[in-house]
Amino acid sequence: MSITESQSLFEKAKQYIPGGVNSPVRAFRAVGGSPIFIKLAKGPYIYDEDGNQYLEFINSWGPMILGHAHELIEKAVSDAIQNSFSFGAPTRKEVEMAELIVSMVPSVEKVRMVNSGTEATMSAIRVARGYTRRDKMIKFEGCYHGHGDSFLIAAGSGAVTMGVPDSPGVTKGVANDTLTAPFNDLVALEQLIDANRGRIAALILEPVVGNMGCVLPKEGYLEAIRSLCTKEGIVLIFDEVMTGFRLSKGGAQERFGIVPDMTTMGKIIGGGMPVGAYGGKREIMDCVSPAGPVYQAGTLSGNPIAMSAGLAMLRYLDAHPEVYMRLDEVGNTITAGFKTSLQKLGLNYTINHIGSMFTLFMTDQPVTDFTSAKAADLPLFGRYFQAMLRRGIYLAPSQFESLFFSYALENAHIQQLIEANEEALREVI
Ligand code: KE4
Repeated sequence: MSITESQSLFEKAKQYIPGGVNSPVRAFRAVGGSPIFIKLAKGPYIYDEDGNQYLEFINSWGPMILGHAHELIEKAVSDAIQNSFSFGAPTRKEVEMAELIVSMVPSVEKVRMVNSGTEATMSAIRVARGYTRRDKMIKFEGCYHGHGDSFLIAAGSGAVTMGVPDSPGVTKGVANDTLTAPFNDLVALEQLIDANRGRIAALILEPVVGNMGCVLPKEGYLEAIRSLCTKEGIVLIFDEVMTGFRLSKGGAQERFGIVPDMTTMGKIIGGGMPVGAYGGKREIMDCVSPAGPVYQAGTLSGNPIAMSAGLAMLRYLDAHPEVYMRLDEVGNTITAGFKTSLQKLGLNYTINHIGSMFTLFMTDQPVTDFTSAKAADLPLFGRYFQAMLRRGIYLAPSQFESLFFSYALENAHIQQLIEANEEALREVI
């Protein structure tokens, strides 16, 4: 499979763009080789600059839940651009979008549109701090909430000490206000809260983690976090940038029946256009400027083209519950097929999956947190990724990412994935 055009584009890109990409994971550093440059996509397929076709399972990291170039979304955007692109003034579509999100997401009584998931999480933390007048926040190791300084924090040395910067440029001052705990470890969380009682503004987590690979909350874990936050006056933020509108039309919070105080959203909410949002209880959201004193703003927030794409996407998902039934069925079928292949090959690798989120971990141990995820055989994953790519299957280029299934997948595509997986594993083990 020739990828010469992609390789020469990558060499040129590296002259002008740091690492040749506009987001690090795209550079294939974790899996080796040179990234493929995508020219176009349709349905479940993407096509690279050399005309190679791939069955893809990234969905642009989540947004393309209906598959690529869905005619409804395309029409909404082409209609919208007739009326110019951006006004920097309020529009009807922003009101319709807010009303729709409030109707779909259980925790959201008011919502503010922004332009990315990072903006959503950064803003939500600031609002929670402004609302509680407290400084500290809790995040979990292995959960990713975008590249805001408060989130680029590694675990501190002790179980109850503050975090340390996880990137140059993040100051110790910022790190001091971020506390970290292992995901799925309630004792560690209770110790952290005990040691910082009255000083914690917010706890933010991915209710189902996608960013260490797919990792599910243990039975009762989310419920325990909900009651801890209620008791301690901590604002519970579900970061549903990835799970929102994917695990159900009301996201993970609807699927698990837990109502956080705030929710951050992104990806699917924009239908592929740059959109993020944060929302929650009215009394919290009314702290946001100009209603309240917590400042947050954005030139392109609520952009009419992006709102048109997002409205078309969310209206479709809201009106077609069969999408989620089909995605559950697809996830179950793929998981069963992979498990049959693993058995045939005498392998006991771990698969974590829920709905249309899925990760095959190259380890025979359960994966319930970042430590167990990191025990996976990463070089083996890299060889597996390349073996699948050679078979026309485009997976997430990192063991620490979830795959996403789209509504565009038909049964023949599922069989193609299952067969390619078995062949690729046979080749690389
Ligand atoms: P963005 O700023 O990338 O729109 O969203 C940040 C973000 C926040 N919260 C969660 C749960 C997320 O998954 C993300 C972004 N996800 C990654 C995929 N692991 C985006 C891919 C990338 O960084 O290029």
